Amino acid sequence: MLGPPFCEELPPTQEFLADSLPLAMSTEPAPSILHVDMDAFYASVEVRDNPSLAGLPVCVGGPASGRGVISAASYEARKFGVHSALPSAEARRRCPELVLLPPDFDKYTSVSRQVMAIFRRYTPLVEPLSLDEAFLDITGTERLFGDGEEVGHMIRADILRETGLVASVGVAPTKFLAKIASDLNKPDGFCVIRPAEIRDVLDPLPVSKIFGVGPRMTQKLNALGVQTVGDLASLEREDVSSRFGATGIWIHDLAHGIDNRRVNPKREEKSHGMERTFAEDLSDQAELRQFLLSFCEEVAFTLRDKGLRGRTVTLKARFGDFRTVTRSKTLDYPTNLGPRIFAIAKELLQRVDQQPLRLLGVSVSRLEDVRRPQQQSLFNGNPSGRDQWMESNSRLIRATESLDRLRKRHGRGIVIPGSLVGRDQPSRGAGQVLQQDPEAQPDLTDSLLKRLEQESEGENKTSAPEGEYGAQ
Ligand code: DCP
Ligand code: MG
Repeated sequence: MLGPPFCEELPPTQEFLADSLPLAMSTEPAPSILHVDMDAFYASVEVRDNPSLAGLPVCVGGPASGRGVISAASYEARKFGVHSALPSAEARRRCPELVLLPPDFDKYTSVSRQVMAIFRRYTPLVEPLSLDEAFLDITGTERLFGDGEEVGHMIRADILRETGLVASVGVAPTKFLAKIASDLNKPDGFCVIRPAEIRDVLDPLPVSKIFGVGPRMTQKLNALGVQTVGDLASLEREDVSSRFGATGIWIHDLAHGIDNRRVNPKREEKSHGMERTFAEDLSDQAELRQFLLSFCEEVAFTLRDKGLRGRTVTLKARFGDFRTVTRSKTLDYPTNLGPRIFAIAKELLQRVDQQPLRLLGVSVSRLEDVRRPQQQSLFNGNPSGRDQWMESNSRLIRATESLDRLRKRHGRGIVIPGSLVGRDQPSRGAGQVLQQDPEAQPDLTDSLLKRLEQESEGENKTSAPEGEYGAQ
């Protein structure tokens, strides 16, 4: 499932820390940061498209018969204690009349584009955080559209009118407070936090609401008697810093409403990946490789779509007993070609114990913009190796471009290997589209993929210069 892959509890990055240290909330900064977050996003899209589901407990997620999990739960479903990340089987137990639907990522991505385009009408400073939420900074556009509160109302109205969906909006002087505000009275929420109200809003909130305070940190803070944001704010900064280091300073500042992060429209993605929990533990290596191939193709396609390429390929594997391992390898050159990523991922899979796997995933990191010039020294001392590599690379690029045209026309699932069609494949609709379209025969895409795969294998063995890949 295309969830947010490889997301761990969030430690503050150096960049955030450096930004946040010296800030004082000088003179009453205007509430000009907006955080907009769609309500029960995937579930709401499904209800919109099938109005007979309105008012019912609707979820989008994996099947309850296997080990699927809930991706999104309508607010009606939440009354039964059903929420994202809950196993679907448990969700069904809690709410027997639950309407459980499979995800349709193409649809959510297209609604997401619509919503982001609405944001950009009001300001160029839009920082998407995921498909359904973004920060906006409207500083400087007040004369055109009004203040943060007015823009928030207009955006909500535009979203409802143009997509039929409801968003919650928070307006505040900082990103942290805007995100808190959008969450305060969801769904269909609207909240403005003005500088004078900051303490009143923050003090009673549980400390886990602070960005960067995950379950472990919450436990540690609770053990010190810190339950609420107010409790944390009342501690001495030095005390928190000596216990928790830089993270302590960060969370203490946030507890005081101090957050100097700017809305960054070019937020750099650190990695992109995809992972999947199987309905049953999988041990067949050929089957695992096929899943891996489809993940690599999907990840590579998204990288190309975003104008990115990356150098480090990481494989993640979780065994039946939940033991999780990762294996990484760094290329000397960045890539966004599926077969190249797959060639590495396959190698990494061989380095994992051959026991049944519960989960498999692949991600690509050390990302860079495709427009960045390639390093010339890559093939030093081996000009014929370079020529062969360039030749095969341009063939691969040409073939990939053809496949991308198919994907863009018929949906990204089109190029999932035929052997996965009709199974628990990562993207819904692959099989159907292939069969409906006379131009897109499963054989064609399958054999094309096979050829690409063989080609990249051949390259790794013969054309690539010595030391092309450096182990990480
Ligand atoms: N999502 C997912 N798996 C998760 C969490 C979220 O696949 N563990 C997907 C489905 C959600 C979407 O991301 O619809 C947006 O996530 P949110 O956290 O914004 O949750 P919702 O929009 O569903 O609900 P709300 O924002 O109203 O709390
Ligand atoms: Mg949401």
